[in-house]
Amino acid sequence: MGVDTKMPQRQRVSFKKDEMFASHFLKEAASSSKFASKIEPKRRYDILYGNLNRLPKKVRFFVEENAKVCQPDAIHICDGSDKEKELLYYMLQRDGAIKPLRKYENCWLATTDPADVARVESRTFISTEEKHDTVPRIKDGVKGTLANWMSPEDMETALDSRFPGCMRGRTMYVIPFSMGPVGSPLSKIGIEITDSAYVVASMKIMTRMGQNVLDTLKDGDFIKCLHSVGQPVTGTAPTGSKYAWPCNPKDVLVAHLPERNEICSYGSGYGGNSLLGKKCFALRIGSILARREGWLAEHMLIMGVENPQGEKKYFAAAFPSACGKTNLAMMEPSLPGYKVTCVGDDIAWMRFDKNGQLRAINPEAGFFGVAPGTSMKTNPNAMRTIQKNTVFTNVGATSDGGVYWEGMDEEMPDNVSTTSWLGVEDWRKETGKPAAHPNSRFCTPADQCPIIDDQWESPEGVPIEGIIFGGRRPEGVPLVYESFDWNHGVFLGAALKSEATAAAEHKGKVVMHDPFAMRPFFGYNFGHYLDHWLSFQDNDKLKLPKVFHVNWFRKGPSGFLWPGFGENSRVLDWIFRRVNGEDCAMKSAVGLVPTPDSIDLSGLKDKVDMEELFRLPKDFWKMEVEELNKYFEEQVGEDLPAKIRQELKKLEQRVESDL
Ligand code: OXD
Ligand code: MN
Repeated sequence: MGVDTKMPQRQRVSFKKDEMFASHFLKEAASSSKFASKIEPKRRYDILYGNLNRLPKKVRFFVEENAKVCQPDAIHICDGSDKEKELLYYMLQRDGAIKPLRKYENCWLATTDPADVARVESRTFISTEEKHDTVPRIKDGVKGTLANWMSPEDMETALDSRFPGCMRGRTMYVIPFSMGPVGSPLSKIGIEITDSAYVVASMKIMTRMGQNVLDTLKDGDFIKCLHSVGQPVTGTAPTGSKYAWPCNPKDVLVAHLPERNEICSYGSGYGGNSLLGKKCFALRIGSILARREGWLAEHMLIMGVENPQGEKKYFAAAFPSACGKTNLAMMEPSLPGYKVTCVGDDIAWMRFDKNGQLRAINPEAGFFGVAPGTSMKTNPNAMRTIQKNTVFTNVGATSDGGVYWEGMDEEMPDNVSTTSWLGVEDWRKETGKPAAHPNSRFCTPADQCPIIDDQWESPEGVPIEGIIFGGRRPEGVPLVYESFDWNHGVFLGAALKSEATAAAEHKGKVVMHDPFAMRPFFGYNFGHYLDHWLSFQDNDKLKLPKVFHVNWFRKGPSGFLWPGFGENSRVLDWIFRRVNGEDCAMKSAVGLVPTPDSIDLSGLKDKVDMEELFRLPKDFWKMEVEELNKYFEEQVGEDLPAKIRQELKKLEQRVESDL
């Protein structure tokens, strides 16, 4: 494998920097295993950076307890400063973990062990005393797909066989971080302990991190996040990876212990497995906190839409993977006079305020977007965002210091060659292997997005007036429809499906269930989750947003029926007008669909077959009802709320009588 696994020579980095960080390196050297035997250990670890004594008591206790177990050589308490950032990038570069991308400003490329490239759903568990708190009660012999449960006893054994001594020879970083603007009543604080400097650098982009978080926390409670790449440098037989990317793929475990407000992740340095603020905290633990406290933690983008009259509304939208969620969040509308602004591209924390208005914050501070397929055509605003201060992972590198991935849609000059993410130099398309891993990512600060919303950090959140569900549905599902009411809207979320590449080989593409686009991210029993959503209906003080379903991906004999991308603004325009109460919808078997000509098609280059886009084939919908029934029975069983069962029955009756 062409990946450079040797430590680059120290001399390669400027002497001045060595001087600048001299005191840090002296301590690092003293604490490294090479020197350990020569020094009289006053304590078992050195504090490389920060001051343990200044930590809030509960944080200090958490750090010391875990230092005892994980046995790092040194501790670094992150303050979030620019100096610290520089030190981290310098060390990562020195250790061969990242390379600078000279074509851009302060951009870096990391390549991973090829065995550590994505979230590992099969090794992701939620551990509660009662299994039923985590997963629905379903028939014996049926493999549940809505969360993995592990008993506290088994979890204890699994953790005990991994974490003791796991940080030997490494530095333990302590990351205080806030999900959401620091100090916002909608925000929550976590402390992540990790032995990966790459994780620290990424958390600095993806969250608000540093001393100000500790100042806000004081002696309050926090979510305890423990992460190790699972590859100690000393003390045990060599484990894990031979790459400059430490990991331990065979022992990966991503554990959630909601009753202890804890997340423990082991063995992977990648994305959602290691940046614990994101999927683990903001969605899995977040959804549990949300239910407990009466709010919603959802896998949704948040966007602002301004119409030509200057009126603005915010929408939250849930889409399963590979449906262009980040593209929609940063869309350039084709409809004249419309403006879209981005609040977030992945996660929404939403709460009804005292006036009954639903308000949302984006708990994240950056975008961790899938690179392949991102181009000036599909997402110009993302392309503009990633020109500086961005960490790319597992993309191809060009000889002029740039990045490359499939679907980037850029002509490469003849004298520029590409090295693939696997280190294959002079990579060629003809090999049939991609230059970038399909799940390669950019990690970039949200405030660099040219269309970031001016309220994106508003502590009280932005008002949400519509919720949009969407999936990749090649057949039968219309471009857009609106739910009849809140309960029907919750049913639309529960019934969400999308075409995905089947995990098993040779199966091709199949339409899979992904309720609320949350299938991999539910923190608790999906039946109880539905009860929680339905419960808002009982409070007549709440202004429940309208709920919509969209499908940009319906196909006809010659491909997609709808042009998508910026043209989706035509659908947003209809949604906007519906929220304003315009009479431009009519009843159908599946929901309220646009009246003829109410979707603005003016100026659309190619003719669209609107009739086909909205056709509701009876056979298709009969099968859809049958299949949904089977899914709910098998996967949610007796935990399916009666109201959702009724919605399915009503759909069945409408399909029978109206189609
Ligand atoms: C993501 C995902 O990485 O949804 O955002 O998988
Ligand atoms: Mn996501």
